[in-house]
Order: sequence, then C-alpha cells, then structure tokens
Amino acid sequence: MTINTVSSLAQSYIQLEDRYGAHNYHPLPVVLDRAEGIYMWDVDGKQYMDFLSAYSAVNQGHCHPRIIAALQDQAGKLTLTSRAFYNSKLGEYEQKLCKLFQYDKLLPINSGVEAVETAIKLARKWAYNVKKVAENQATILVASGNFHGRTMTAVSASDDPSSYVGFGPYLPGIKRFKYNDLSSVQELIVDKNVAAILIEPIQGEAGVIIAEDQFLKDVYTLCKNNQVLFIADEIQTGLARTGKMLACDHIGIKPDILLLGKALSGGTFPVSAVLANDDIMLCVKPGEHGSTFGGAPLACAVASAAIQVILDEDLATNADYRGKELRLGLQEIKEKNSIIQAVRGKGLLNAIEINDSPQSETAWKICLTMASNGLLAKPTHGNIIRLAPPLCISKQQIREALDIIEHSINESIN
Ligand code: IF1
Repeated sequence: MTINTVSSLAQSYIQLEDRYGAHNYHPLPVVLDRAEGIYMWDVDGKQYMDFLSAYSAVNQGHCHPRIIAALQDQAGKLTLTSRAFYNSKLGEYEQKLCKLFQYDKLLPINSGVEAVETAIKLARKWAYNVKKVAENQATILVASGNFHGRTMTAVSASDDPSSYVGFGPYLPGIKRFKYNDLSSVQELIVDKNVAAILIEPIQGEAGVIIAEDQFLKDVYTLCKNNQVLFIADEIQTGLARTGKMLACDHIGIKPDILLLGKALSGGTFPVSAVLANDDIMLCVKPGEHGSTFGGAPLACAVASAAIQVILDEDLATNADYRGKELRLGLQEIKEKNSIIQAVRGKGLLNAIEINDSPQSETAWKICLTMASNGLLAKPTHGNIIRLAPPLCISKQQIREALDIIEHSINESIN
C-alpha cells in the first residue's frame, strides 16, 4: 500500500490535506471515515482493526455509545460557561475523580500537555511556598527518552532532536536523569532547588520502555526523603491501558501529582486533569491559572461517562488478560521470525522492535502491509511498532490480529 496505490477517492482526501494542511505529520496512506469499538473503516469501506487507539485516547473503543450519549445529551443543554461562573456538572465530576483516585482536588484542563504545564507550574509554586526554594531557582527533573507533549516546556524537557531542534531558546530549570538508572537520579535529587520529578511509568513514544519496578519505587522513596514531588504522567499509561487503572498501581505508589488525559474523554475531544492534595493544589490561588474550556460542562459530562465505562466494563482486567495473550502470540511469531528483535509491554500498551536500523524502512513497510491486511499501527522511533488496541478487544480479535501481524511480517520481508 502506498499513496499511489490507494483509491482515487482516498487520494482526493490526501491531496486536500497535503495542499491545505500543515505538514507536521507523516500519516499512513489511509483515509478513515467511520469507527466503532476496535474497528475503523476508510472512505472506500475497507475495515481495519485499530492497533494505535489514537495513541491511547480511545481505550473504551471508538464512539462508545454511553460516551456519545453523554456528549449528545449535554451538548444540547449547556456546553461551556467559562470558570467565571459555577456550573451544574463540574463539582460532581471533580468529586467523582477525587474519590476514585483518592486526592483532595482536581484541576480540569484540556490537552495532555496542558496538564503537564499545569503540574510544572504547581510544583514550582509549591517549591517556593512550601519547600522555600529561592525565587526562580526551582528545577524539574525529567527522564531521558521522555515525551510529555509539544509545547515549549515539553520540548525543553525532551532529548529527542525531532521534538526540540529548531525551537530554541528552551525553558531553563529542567535537568535530565537516565531512565531506569537510580544513581543518575540520586546525583540530581539532592539539590535543594529540585521541586519535582516528572516521569512516565512506561515511556510510550520512546518505544514502550518500561520502568523497572524497583527503579520507580526507589525514585518515589528518594522523592519522599528529599522533599521532592513525584509527578506521574499517566496521560498515555493511565485509565486501564496497562492492565490497572493506573500504571503506578502495579507497584503501589501514589503520585503527589497525577496527570490524566487522552482516554479521559473516550476520544471525543481534549479533556485532561491534574489531581493533587490540598498542600500542593492550594498553592495556586484564584486567577493564577486556568483556561477557557477547562472544566466545561460538556467535558465533565463526557469524562464522567468515559470513566464510568472503564469501571463498569472492567477494561483494566480485559487489558491485562488480552495483553498477556497478545505478547504470548507475538513471542511465538518472534521465535519464527528473526526480524522481530524484542516484544515488550504491559496490559495493552505493547511494542515489537524490528531487527533493523531505526533509519530503515522495514517497520514502515510492515505497517503498510498490515494496513493492507486490515490492521492499523504505526512505527515510533523508526524500528519500533507500537501495538495498542482499544481495551474492549476480545480474545478472538487478539487471535485475528496475531494472524494479520504474522502474515504481514512474512509478506513484508519475503
Ligand atoms: C503527537 C507521541 C504518544 C503523551 C504523554 C503527554 C502527552 C502525550 C505520555 C501530551 C501525547 C501523543 C501526542 C501526539 C502523538 C502521541 C504520542 F508519539 F507523540 F509521543 F502517544 F506517544 N504525555 N502523546 O504520550 O498530550 O497534548 O497530545 O494531548 O504529538 O504526535 P497531548
């Protein structure tokens, strides 16, 4: 499958995007038109299994009826008031999530990166007000290989040239430790100006790099012993994606600041949230932070339904079981194909590493062949293919997906 082999109808859509859209992505040549559950259909009616889940934003499955119903009901009643006034949806929504995740307060915002920005602002305020760090000296520690979004703060934290090159000057007050290397954290965290550590329990964009349990536990202990906040970026790993409600639940640590996004709205529109206890959250006073759409009644109604679907359908358990079946099947394919160098993941956040250079086209070709065979996934960092279907996927559908993956690998390399 290449742009030249897609239908003329699909090509017409691709040409429109190419002519009138910014070229900030390199999509697979697939033009999607409809989706439901784990399936998507393109403009020619071809069906695909979605193994990207919009980067974990449709954990509940595409167009989940309960989430869409909540969206439709609220959309006809009250969509946005701004926070200049109270509204009849925000308080109940905040209470629901605070009780579920056991925090005093929630700050509602929109995109994932806005939650990251909010957390950094909160941590700095806390550092000056509570830890008594000297003004404008607060530092944030981030991991090598991190991905926290595309704003200037987020790319200032990044060590991926494709994220930061050409966008300087960068935000000061950010230092980097080596992921899964406790000594590199120890060296930095003793500095009295450190406000917080910002970390993904599993690094999605880096290629589903899993933090060792002991590493995360020890980082958490270092934070407690050095009066440093532990900020968990669960925007991609949270909301049942890794087989528990939060990736941090696998090791029983409770972040000082929890970041949620993506599937918080079930893939309808950007809804994110920052959760923390009063000693941190109340460092930000009225008028010191906000956004036009943060806490909109429409967002609250949709996110409340999206969370309830995850709970009622026990998507975490399904993600756990289906993920184990998927990795077992991928290991079996790996035994028969030396082109697969590694299989890794937790729950339904998985990846296969292709035995070729990141600059090679092998992973891309495998994804094009999988698309031709009805399964959508995309490489990250060149030779890693992320495999992350909606969490409602069935045992039978995992089996069908493994068949497509195996046939596509064989087709691509022979
Ligand atoms: C793109 C990546 C994934 C995230 C984590 C914060 C954010 C993201 C752990 C920001 C967003 C998205 C962004 C999107 C593709 C996708 C992505 F490939 F970029 F890195 F998932 F791995 N923290 N990830 O994964 O959330 O502001 O986007 O709502 O920028 O291409 P956002």
